[in-house]
Amino acid sequence: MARRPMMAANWKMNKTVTEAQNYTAALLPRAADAEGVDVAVFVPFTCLHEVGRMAEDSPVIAGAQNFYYEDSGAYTGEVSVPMLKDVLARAVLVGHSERREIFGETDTLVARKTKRAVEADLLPVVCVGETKEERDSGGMWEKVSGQVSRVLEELDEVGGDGIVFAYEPIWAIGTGDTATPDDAQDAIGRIRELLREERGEDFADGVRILYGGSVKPANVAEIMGQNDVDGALVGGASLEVDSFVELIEAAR
Ligand code: G2H
Repeated sequence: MARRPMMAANWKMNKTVTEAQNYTAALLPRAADAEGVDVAVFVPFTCLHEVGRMAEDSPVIAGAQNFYYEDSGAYTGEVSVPMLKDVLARAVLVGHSERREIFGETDTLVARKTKRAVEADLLPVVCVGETKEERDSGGMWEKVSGQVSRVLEELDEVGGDGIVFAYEPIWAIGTGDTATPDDAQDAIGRIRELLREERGEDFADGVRILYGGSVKPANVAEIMGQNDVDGALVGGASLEVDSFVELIEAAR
């Protein structure tokens, strides 16, 4: 089955509203030509309403970087799915390694959040990946398969187009150390195999699995050339529109 590639920008904790407006205004006309690729931008909460509004009638998907799975209540500092949909978010990152490592998000929390996003038809991009120590000690697959399995355990009905995974080895994030294309294919191929064992052929063939970790114009073609890699989640190299558009072009 041919999966539609996705190129996703993760701005992390960067950009004011004015900077977001300028970026989005420059991106929209250029992304409109990117036939055959889903383009997503995961922006800080403070910019989301503006980016969502500007992108509303375009193919660009505005997304959030986080949320909490309850809809409302005494959860100081949190933002819910209805709130994200209200400001026109269509997708959300779940369990980015910075959420897991810096803010202590557990596999169970990530799984519950994924379930809530799926129920609400907000496309979750679920991030998984291992640390350098885990990789060096041969524990990469135990970590990654555990993260993926915990998410699947929580999900009842979801089609292959209702969820995206992103494999982001923590040792390759923002370090300039990219996984080799073979490393990316190896991990992502194994994730797809696990999806097949757990949920069958159609699901595994339909789910998009992105690679993330120091993706840039110089290495994107090789990474995208791997069989099971359906796109990239990009931090640093997505912050400038020109560089992000180069990445989108490479995904076509
Ligand atoms: C991994 C990635 C985006 P960068 O965190 O999610 O960031 O491309 O800067 O390594």
